[in-house]
Amino acid sequence: KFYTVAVVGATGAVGEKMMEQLEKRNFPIQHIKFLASKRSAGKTIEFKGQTYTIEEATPEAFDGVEIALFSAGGSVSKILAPEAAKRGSIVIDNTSAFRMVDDIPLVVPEVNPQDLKLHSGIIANPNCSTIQMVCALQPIKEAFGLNKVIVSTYQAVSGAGADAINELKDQSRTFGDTKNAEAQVLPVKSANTHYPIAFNVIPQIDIFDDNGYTLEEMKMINETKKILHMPNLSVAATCVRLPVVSGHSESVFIEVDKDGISVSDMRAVLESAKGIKVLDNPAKQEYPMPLFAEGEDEVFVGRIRKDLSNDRGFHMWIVSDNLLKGAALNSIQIAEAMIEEGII
Ligand code: A2P
Ligand code: 11C
Repeated sequence: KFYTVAVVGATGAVGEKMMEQLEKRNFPIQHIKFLASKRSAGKTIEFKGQTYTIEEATPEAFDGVEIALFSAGGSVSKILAPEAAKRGSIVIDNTSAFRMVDDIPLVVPEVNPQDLKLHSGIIANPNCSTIQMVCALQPIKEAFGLNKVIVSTYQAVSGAGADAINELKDQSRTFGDTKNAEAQVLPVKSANTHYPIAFNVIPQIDIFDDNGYTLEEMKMINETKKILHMPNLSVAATCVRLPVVSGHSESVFIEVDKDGISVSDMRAVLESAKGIKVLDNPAKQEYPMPLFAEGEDEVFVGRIRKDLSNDRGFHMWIVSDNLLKGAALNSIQIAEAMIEEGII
């Protein structure tokens, strides 16, 4: 069967990758439409060698759409995803709008595909930094049990959208006077204060919650527990933005349940996990890096080592392309899994 598909936010950083992935993976498309804001309506966009006119995303635009891939921001999803679902579309939503809603599945197909069946029209795609981490945590949980996770992230600017990529590129040309460079997007577009990201590191992604954590940190904490079905898992996160275009990196400490697990046990479990590539050879200086993960589908894991004072503690370094496995690819894999399971 071939499907009528809509890409919502087609002109954005993730939307562009969704189009790329639909083409690359030869997704079974009968008709496709590209939706964005009123500002883009009427402009054209190329897909599989054909030219399409971008339409404004309105409730009526979803008439006849079977699969709607949303990545146009949470406020757009909040209004339009229920409208699309009402019209019979299966919505795969790449925003934070519905992720923590109880009966909405939050899915990474390698981790919790069983949750897809529980959908009632909307499936949420997790936050990029969460996805790559749970891909590694799930096989570890299955093999050795999991007690605790402490993660620090090193996140790329493309997570904040196309404007943030442009901001980094523009500021990079001001080398020498970057402190005074114009900054309008990062750390958070809607905030009053902005800081240059070029030649800098910003320990803020999204706005602050009352508890001192940022919303990005709270997403990692809450989404991880929901996806792994471990409401009592101990998770802490510190999320940091770096001057990297694409590819989020994460330093992750975990504590497993079982005693006596070796680094080679841990490596073996990760090596056999779906979607993961272990790149871990200190003797050859081999470890994952965002520059080389960009454009790749896998979640790369390296620097696997044992904590020196905790027999059940391990440290590792996890890198993946935040626009691919962290966003566009995972959304399309959700659709593929639903087709395979006969849910769509
Ligand atoms: P547009 O280009 O018309 O503004 P990014 O995450 O890279 O910033 O991209 C955001 C995406 O969301 C763009 O495709 C943008 O379209 C789209 N978008 C923003 N606001 C709306 C809206 N009100 N309705 C539909 N799409 C929107
Ligand atoms: C970032 N993780 O890197 C964020 C972007 O909830 O889908 C993803 C926002 C989201 O800035």
